[in-house]
Amino acid sequence: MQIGIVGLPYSGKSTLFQTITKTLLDPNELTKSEALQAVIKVPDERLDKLTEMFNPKKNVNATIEVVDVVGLQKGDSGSTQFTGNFLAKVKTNDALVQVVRLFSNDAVPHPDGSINMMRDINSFETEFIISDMALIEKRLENIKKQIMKTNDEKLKREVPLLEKCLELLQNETPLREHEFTRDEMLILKTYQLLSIKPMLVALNFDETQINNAEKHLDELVKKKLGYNTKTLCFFGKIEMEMAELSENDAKVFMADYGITESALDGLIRASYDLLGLQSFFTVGEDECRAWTIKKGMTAQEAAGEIHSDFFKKFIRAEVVSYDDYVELGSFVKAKEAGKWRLEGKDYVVKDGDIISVRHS
Ligand SMILES: Nc1nc2c(ncn2[C@@H]2O[C@H](COP(=O)(O)OP(=O)(O)OP(=O)(O)O)[C@@H](O)[C@H]2O)c(=O)[nH]1
Ligand SMILES: [Mg+2]
Repeated sequence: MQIGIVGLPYSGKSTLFQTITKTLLDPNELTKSEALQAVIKVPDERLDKLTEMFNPKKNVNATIEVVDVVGLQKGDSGSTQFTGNFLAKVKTNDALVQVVRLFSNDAVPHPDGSINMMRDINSFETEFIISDMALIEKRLENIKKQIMKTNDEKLKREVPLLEKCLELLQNETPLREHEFTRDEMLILKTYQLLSIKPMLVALNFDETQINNAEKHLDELVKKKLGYNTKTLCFFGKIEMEMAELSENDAKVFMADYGITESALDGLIRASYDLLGLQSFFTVGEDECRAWTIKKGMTAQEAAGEIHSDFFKKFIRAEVVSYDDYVELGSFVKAKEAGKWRLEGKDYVVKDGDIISVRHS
């Protein structure tokens, strides 16, 4: 899974990137126009507990790839425009985190001269919508030409879908807010549209704003929160200051400020929620590992995440829930208590299942 961090200039994108990847970058590196990319480990207390119980040679967390997407420029009209580099990076992301600036800092003035949450969110959204409209209009034009020539039935079916998208966009509705069918999504995926990507709006506050965070969040939820959109508050500068502290000291430091969740934990919680993700585990003396899958995936599909051969050669999955395992302490005890199950290929995996795949 790849998440792109986007937002207006000086909103705190690189600050968020450094906070969640626990890196401190040279300021020169930050001003380069290329995107920064890193893989972050998804912290998971359940995996930590299983590791403690199995004492394996290694443990492997689930991972998420994050990209700090640089490349917004002020257009001639004063509006914000996406550069080619930005579009190229963003179109492959599974979800976007839009950083919105709520901190004041006279040393780095806001590009529009003042702090205004809704204005910033809307101006960004407008760019997404304009970009998608241009792409769809062009595609429609091409498709119609091709249909005249070839009378292709498959292409004919795309026309009403694209026209529906265009209508939504003309009404200023980002495509992510519309519930498309699975088939429609499959077609739309190939276009690499922007406004269709699930969006996490991340509000970046400073220390003077901690008590205001809830208020802004409420306003945002009332005005904006549609389907496929989630919100997050974080405190970029404060977290950067704690970058060199131990995890425990950092927690105490944050608690003093009244901050209950780190940007990393919040981002992961919100993205799992946004993308409908969950975890399952594989355990053993060699390795304990957390895997990320979409909610609703079957045992066979989950097995395929471990190894494509496991999908093809799937026979059964041995399943114990994390809670049962930790309570009972071993597979033998779980079996005795009737909590160890053999499930077939259509079993829908639950969050926290410990799975062992039987395959041919
Ligand atoms: N006071 C304060 N300053 C912040 C905060 N977050 C970021 N900054 C500062 O704002 C400036 C811009 O932050 P960046 O994280 O580089 O912002 P960016 O969105 O990556 O900026 P560009 O990549 O240039 O578009 C830096 O000087 C940060 O130190 C904050 O919460 N409070
Ligand atoms: Mg940056």
